Amino acid sequence: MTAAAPRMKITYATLSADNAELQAAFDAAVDEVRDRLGRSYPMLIGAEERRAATEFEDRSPIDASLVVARFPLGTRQDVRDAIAAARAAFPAWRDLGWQRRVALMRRAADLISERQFEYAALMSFEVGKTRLEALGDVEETADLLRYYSDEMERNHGFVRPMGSLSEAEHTYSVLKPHGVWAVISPFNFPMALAGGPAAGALIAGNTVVLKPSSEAPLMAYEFGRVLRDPGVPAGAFNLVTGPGEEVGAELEENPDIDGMVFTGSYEVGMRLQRGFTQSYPRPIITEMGGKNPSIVTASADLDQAAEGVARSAFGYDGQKCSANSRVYVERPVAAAFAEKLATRAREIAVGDPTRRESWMGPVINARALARFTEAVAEARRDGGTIAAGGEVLRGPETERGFYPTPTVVTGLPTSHRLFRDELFVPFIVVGEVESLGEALQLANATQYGLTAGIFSRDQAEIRRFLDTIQAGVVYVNRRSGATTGAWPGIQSFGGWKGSGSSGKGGLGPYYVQQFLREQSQTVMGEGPTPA
Ligand code: UN1
Repeated sequence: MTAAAPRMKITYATLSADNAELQAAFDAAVDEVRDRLGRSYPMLIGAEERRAATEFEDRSPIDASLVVARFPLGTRQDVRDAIAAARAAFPAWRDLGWQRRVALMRRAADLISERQFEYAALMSFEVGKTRLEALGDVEETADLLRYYSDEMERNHGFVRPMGSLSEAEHTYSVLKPHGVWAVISPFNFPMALAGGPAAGALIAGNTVVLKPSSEAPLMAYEFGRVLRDPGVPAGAFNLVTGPGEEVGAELEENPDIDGMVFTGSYEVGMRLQRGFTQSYPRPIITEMGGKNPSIVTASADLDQAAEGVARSAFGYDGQKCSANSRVYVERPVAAAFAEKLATRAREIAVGDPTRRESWMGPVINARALARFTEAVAEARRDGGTIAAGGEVLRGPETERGFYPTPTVVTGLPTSHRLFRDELFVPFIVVGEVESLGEALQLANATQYGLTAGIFSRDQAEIRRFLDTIQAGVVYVNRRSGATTGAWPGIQSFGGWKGSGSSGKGGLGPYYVQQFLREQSQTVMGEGPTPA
C-alpha cells in the first residue's frame, strides 16, 4: 500500500512539491484506485450498510463516461431510520466523555493522514482536484479533527467553574451537546467540508446524519468508514445519499434533528435558514458563497499580486467559496497588472488533474461549464476584453470532461453583473478604480463578505483596508493566495453578511461551541464535579 509514503504536509498554500517520493506515491495511488472505480457503495445507517433498489452514478468530471461510484438513491424513510439510529446512539456517545471522544478523533485523524494518497487519488477522480489540492483537502480533514480536539482540551470540555454567592453554593457553566445534527456537505471540499463539520458536532458529543453532495458521496463515505476503525460507534455517524428534494428535505423538516450545518449555495442556505427554524428555534450554521474581491493599489508589488490573484482565482477552477473573482486595481497600474495576470493565466497547465503537470483540472459538471461559457459570451457582448482564456478544451484527453481555461476579463464597468454574481468557475474580472477608497467601497458592496485580499506596500493603505473591509477572512500581500487557503488553527473561516456563519466559521477557535448549548449548574452543598 501507499501508506508508508513520505509525510510532507501539503496545505492549500503549498506552492510546489518537488518531492519525488511524494509524487510517485500519488501516481501509485492513482493506479491502485483506478481499479476499484465503478463499485456500488451502501449508505451507513446505524450498524447497517443499506443498499437500495435504485442507485445513482457518481461520474468523474475528468471524463464523464467514467463512473467513480454508485450510491443508493436514498428516501425519506432512509433519513428517518438514520435519525433514529443517531438518536439511539446519542446517550452513550455523550456519556463517553469528551476526553475519550477526543482520543478517538485523534486516532481517526492519524488514519486519514496515513491514507492520504489513497483518499486524494479517489478525490481527484471524484471531483477533479489536482494532486496538491486533493492532498490538501485530505490533510485539512485530519487537521480539523486534530484542531477541534485541541480546542476541546484547551477549553477543558467547556466546563467552567463560576463565582458563588455563598460558600454553600457551587456553580458551573457547562456546555452540552444538543443531540442529533444534520450535516449537508458540498462537492468542492468533499472530505474537509463533510468531515470538518461532522467532527465539530461529534467531538462536542452530538451524533450525526450526513447528506453529501451527489457529486461527491464517495469521499463522505470514506470519512464515515475511517471513523469506524478507531471505534467511533456505528450510529454516531450516519450517511444517507440521494437528492436534496428527498434526503435534504427530510433533514430540514424532521423535528428530531436538533441542529444543522450546511455548506453550499446562498439560495439553498437561505431557504434552509428559514425552513429549518419554522416551528421552533434550532441552531443552523450556514456556510454560503462569496464573490470575493482583491484590491491592488499603485504601491503593490505587481508580480506578487498577479501570483496571489491567479492562485485564488484559478486554484481548483475557482470552485471555492473563498475564490477571488473580482479585482479592483488603481488606474496607474491597471494595465500592467492585467497583463501580468493574463500572462500567468495563459501559462497555467490545464488537463487531467491526476497528472503531475496539470495545475488546473475540470469543473464539476456540464452545468458549471455552461455557466462559464455563458459568462464569457456575456463579457464579450457587453464590451469586455477576454485578456486570457475564454475557451473550453476539446482535445483527446479533455473532450469527455469539462475543461474551461483560466479566464481574465478586463474593460467591463464595475457595476456589471459579472462583478456581482458568484459563478464558481475559473473566471475573474479586473476593474479599474481611481482610489483605494473607491476600491473598498466596491469591495464592500456585496451580498456576501467571505474573503478579501489586498496587495499594497503602503502601511497606511493596509491599515485602512483592515479597518474598513467587511469580510470574514482577509489577507494582505499573500503570494500563495489572495483570498484562499485558510487552514485549521491558522486562519478561522468566518463569513459576514450573506456568506453566513455569523462570523464563526470552521477552522477557528469559536467553532466547536456552536454545537453545544449552555447549562448553568448551581449545586448547594457538596456536589459532583462536572466532567
Ligand atoms: C469553501 O469553499 O466552502 O480557504 C471553503 C480556503 C478553503 C475554504 C474553502 N480552506 O480556500
